[in-house]
Amino acid sequence: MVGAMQTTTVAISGTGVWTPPNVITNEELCEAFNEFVRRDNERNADAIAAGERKPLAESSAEFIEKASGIKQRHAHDRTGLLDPDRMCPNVPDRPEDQMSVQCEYAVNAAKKTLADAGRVGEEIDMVLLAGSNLQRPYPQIAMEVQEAIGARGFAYDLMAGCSSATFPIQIACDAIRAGSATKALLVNPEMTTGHMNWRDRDSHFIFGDAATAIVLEPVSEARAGSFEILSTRLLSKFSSNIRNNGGYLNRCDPETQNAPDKLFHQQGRRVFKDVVPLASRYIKDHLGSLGLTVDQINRFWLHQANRNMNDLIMKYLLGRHATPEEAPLILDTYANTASAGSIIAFNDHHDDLPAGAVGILCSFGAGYSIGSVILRRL
Ligand code: CO8
Repeated sequence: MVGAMQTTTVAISGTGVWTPPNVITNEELCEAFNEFVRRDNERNADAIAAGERKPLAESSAEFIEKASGIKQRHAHDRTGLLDPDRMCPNVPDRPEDQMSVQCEYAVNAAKKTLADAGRVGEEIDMVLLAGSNLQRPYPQIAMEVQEAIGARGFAYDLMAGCSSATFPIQIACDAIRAGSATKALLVNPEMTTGHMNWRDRDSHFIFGDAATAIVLEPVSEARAGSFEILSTRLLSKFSSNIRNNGGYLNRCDPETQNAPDKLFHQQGRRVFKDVVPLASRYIKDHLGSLGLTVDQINRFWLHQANRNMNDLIMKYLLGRHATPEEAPLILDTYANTASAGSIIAFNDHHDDLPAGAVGILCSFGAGYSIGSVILRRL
């Protein structure tokens, strides 16, 4: 007789965060930006005087903190980024027999995560590498990571903007439930300083570099204190309000190949207006699908794009301001680290939760893409 089929329940058994050692404060960033502005205006003084060109405006540290909650960011390189004549990180190309930069980011985070989960690379049989930017199309960076940590099985890259945090969680969770993988490593090597337009006053302060990783495995094998995944949910809805047209076809049109649209750009106000009702409704609906209400949730680990946006999402959800314990923010020290943000919030703010506590991890990003994962501490 065939017995009832057992469903494998899956847990997050380890997390880790790695950041490059360099830090850039808002003040340092604005000093370089404002020097660039002065030089540019000087260079174009005649055109500005003739009314043919508008002078560039300076940026300010006060504005940045008030508009975003960001005070500083980690950055791969300070020298190029803070050079008013360059305004771009210096990242020397590496020979093909050396580990690529994004692989190095991922491996740095993966080592911490494997140690946290009490696992070694050989126990992993699925590696998903996800991020808002990938440095090359092939060979896949996930496979380089797989090789570097000695993992078995299979590996691949995927991109879902800032929801590269949660999209791979659902994919890996489904794979473990279905039996096509037993232990998965998910990595988000977000070297975002490479996609920024450091000459754009509206957005030059938004991002920072970081890498995160998590391990997923069956609850039955996960260490004590792991987080059982109660449910996952994903949603996408096409929008060009956050966009980056950098890609392999760029060189085919030399006229536009270095135009600013080949870097991150956004309609910031429209994004703000779209995401607040969308994310709050989405979180409420997902919790409701398990019969949960917001007051039963001990922690909200939200994507970290903008403090005012997160505060408003929480106000829509709770009908009041959330406390820093309920919805931790990490923007002040890390800035927006794209898909790493919600995982950093989770990594840095879960130790105090008792067994049985329930939290929701939610990412929202370019695409638009939204994903959420409801978690219960074991
Ligand atoms: N320094 C000084 N002043 C400035 C600066 C500056 N650097 N930049 C703008 N100003 C001035 C402007 O000139 C303007 O002045 P005035 O009122 O006199 O005209 C004033 O400040 C206000 O300008 P803005 O309207 O451009 O500034 P905002 O208050 O809108 O703030 C933000 C800009 C912070 C970028 C804001 O628009 C924002 O955060 N938007 C949300 C989107 C976001 O966070 N994007 C981040 C990256 S994308 C991401 O991580 C995912 C987000 C969610 C996706 C949604 C999925 C469903």
